[in-house]
Amino acid sequence: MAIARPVRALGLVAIIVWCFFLYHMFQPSVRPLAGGSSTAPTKIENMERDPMLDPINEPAGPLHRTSAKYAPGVENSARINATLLSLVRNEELEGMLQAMGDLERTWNHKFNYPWTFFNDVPFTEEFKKRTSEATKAECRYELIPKEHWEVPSWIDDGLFESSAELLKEKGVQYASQTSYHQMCRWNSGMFYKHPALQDVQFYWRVEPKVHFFCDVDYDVFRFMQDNNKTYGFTINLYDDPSSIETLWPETLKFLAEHPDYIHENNAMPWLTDAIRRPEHNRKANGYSTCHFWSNFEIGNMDFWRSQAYEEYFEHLDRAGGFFYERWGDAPVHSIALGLFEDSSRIHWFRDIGYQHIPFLNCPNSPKCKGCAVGKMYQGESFLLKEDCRPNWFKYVGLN
Ligand SMILES: Nc1nc2c(ncn2[C@@H]2O[C@H](COP(=O)(O)OP(=O)(O)OP(=O)(O)O)[C@@H](O)[C@H]2O)c(=O)[nH]1
Ligand SMILES: *[C@@H]1O[C@H](CO)[C@@H](O)[C@H](O)[C@H]1NC(C)=O
Ligand SMILES: *[C@@H]1O[C@H](CO)[C@@H](O)[C@H](O)[C@H]1NC(C)=O
Ligand SMILES: [Mg+2]
Repeated sequence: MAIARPVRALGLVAIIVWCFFLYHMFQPSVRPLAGGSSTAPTKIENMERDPMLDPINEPAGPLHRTSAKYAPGVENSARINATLLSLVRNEELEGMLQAMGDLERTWNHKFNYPWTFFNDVPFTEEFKKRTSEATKAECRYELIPKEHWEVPSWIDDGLFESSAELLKEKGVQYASQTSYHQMCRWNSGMFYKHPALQDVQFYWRVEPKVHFFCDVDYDVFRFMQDNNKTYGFTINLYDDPSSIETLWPETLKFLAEHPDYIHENNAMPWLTDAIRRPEHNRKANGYSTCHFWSNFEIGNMDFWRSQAYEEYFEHLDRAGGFFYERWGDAPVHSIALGLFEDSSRIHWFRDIGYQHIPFLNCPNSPKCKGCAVGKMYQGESFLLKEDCRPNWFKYVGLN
């Protein structure tokens, strides 16, 4: 039976297209795991598949394991200049014990880094007793100096109240809770100025009630130091634009005065993306609202103590948005990192299983227990659109 030439050609094309399709469906996904800054970051244009679903190992390069040199109180210990850090209220003791229990079980019982607790009122004896019983490591209890916590003198009470009313109408959470604004400001620009941290370089922030799911078997602080990392995150989200309407405009004013502070390898496209959620960008006046969720952060305080950040914080603080709006420490930290730091120094700790309700980082690894692999939210599926990792992977990559 003869087949007309055009039909044969069409058939051939169909076969080629089919093979191409099959190849794409079943090609081995080769993606290097998070490595040192020497490897070029792998970018993901469209996050059709969450990289959390790929088997996750420890980061590449030499890692420091537990040893007798990490025993509590040992002389010349292998620990570096670092602390676990928690701002917490006495009433949150049970939640703190739960979070501590998770982090001690999965990581800190191997390394015994000290805990430093901060509070705007003195810690109770019960708080001190029970938290210090939850670890073999040293515990420090610090009172926040009044001048770090009080609402600054240039904030107008009347304007603060009327602004809070407006924010409440727009559905901004915690808008009329003064202590929430104070907490955001302290976490943005004050914590690293506390006298108790003057000799400390790295910190890991821990909030009450958070969960840790995976055994982490290397010294995370040494990893930060050895790989020249400034900041580590687990969760990357969009913010409520109504809480930060003038944060980006204020940032642009600051940049106009200090264009030299912008790092050449910055994360500006992540900060300004208007493709994925144009309405967020519009309401936030040019800011994507993408930020690292700062209830988890592992950071080098030298960055917050740098001239660029100090002047940036000072500018924001004077502008009043910590009170007249509800600027969070998460967008403030994230904007500063995205502008003033080399983005290859910002690390996604994909191997640290973590949850602060309602979001998670749940790695695909036998070291993890108690979370659903690759699922970044708990509850309603609309939460998925709050995930800003696709933009981070697209513009910056997997560092
Ligand atoms: N000592 C003290 N700690 C506070 C105060 N306000 C907040 N914190 C702590 O600051 C951290 C953040 O506060 P949260 O109320 O958890 O804020 P959030 O994470 O945005 O809100 P949630 O989603 O409700 O957890 C927690 O570790 C709190 O314990 C305060 O007034 N005093
Ligand atoms: C720890 O780090 C801080 C801040 O970088 C520094 O001032 C201090 O000298 C360091 N201390 C030690 C013991 O290395
Ligand atoms: C970290 O920085 C130091 C000093 O700039 C450099 O010598 C070292 O090679 C860097 N290490 C990595 C892993 O990039
Ligand atoms: Mg919280």
